Amino acid sequence: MSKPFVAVLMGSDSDLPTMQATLDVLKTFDIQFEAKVTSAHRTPAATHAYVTDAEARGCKVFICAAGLAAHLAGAVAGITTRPVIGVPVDCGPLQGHDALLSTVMMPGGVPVATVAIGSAGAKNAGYLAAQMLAVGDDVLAQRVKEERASSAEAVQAKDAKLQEKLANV
Ligand code: RP5
Repeated sequence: MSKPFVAVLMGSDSDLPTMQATLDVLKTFDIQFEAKVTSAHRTPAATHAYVTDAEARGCKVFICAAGLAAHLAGAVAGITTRPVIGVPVDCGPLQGHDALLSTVMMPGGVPVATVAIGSAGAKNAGYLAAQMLAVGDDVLAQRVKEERASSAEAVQAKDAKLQEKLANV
C-alpha cells in the first residue's frame, strides 16, 4: 500500500535556503516528505517522470519552488491532478516579482495555489499542505489547530511585553 507524503520540488539547490522553512513546518507536523531538485526547463523529462511516479507512490500534495521564469509549479500542475502549491523564490534582478507572475498566472483549469514571494511563502506552503492533508486526518487537524493557537499566544505574549515596557517609560 502506498504511503501518503508531500513532494517538495525546487528548481535549483540555490532555492534550498528559502525552502528550508517549508521542510521545517512539515517536520513540525510529522508529515512525511520527499525533497528534490528538478527543473521545468533544465530537466523537463526527469520532472515529468518524478511527478508521475510520486503520484503513483502516494504523493498527496506537490510544493514547487522556483525563481526567475518560474514554471516548475505550472509544469507540475499540468502533469498531476493532486493539489500543487507554488512558491515564488526571491532571487535575480527582479527579486521574485517575475517568479510570482510566472507561478500565479495559470490558465483556467490548471490551478497552482501560489503563496507569497520568499521565506514567508515557503513557510505558508508547509502550513497550507498540512491544512490540505488535515481535511482527511483528524489527528493532524487537531495539531494544526493547536499550532495556530500557540502562534496567537506568542503574539499576545509579545504585546504583554510591549505594554510592560511602555508602562515603565
Ligand atoms: C530557477 O532559476 C531556480 O528555481 C532558481 O530559483 C533560479 C536560479 O537557478 P540557479 O542558476 O541558481 O541554478 O530555475
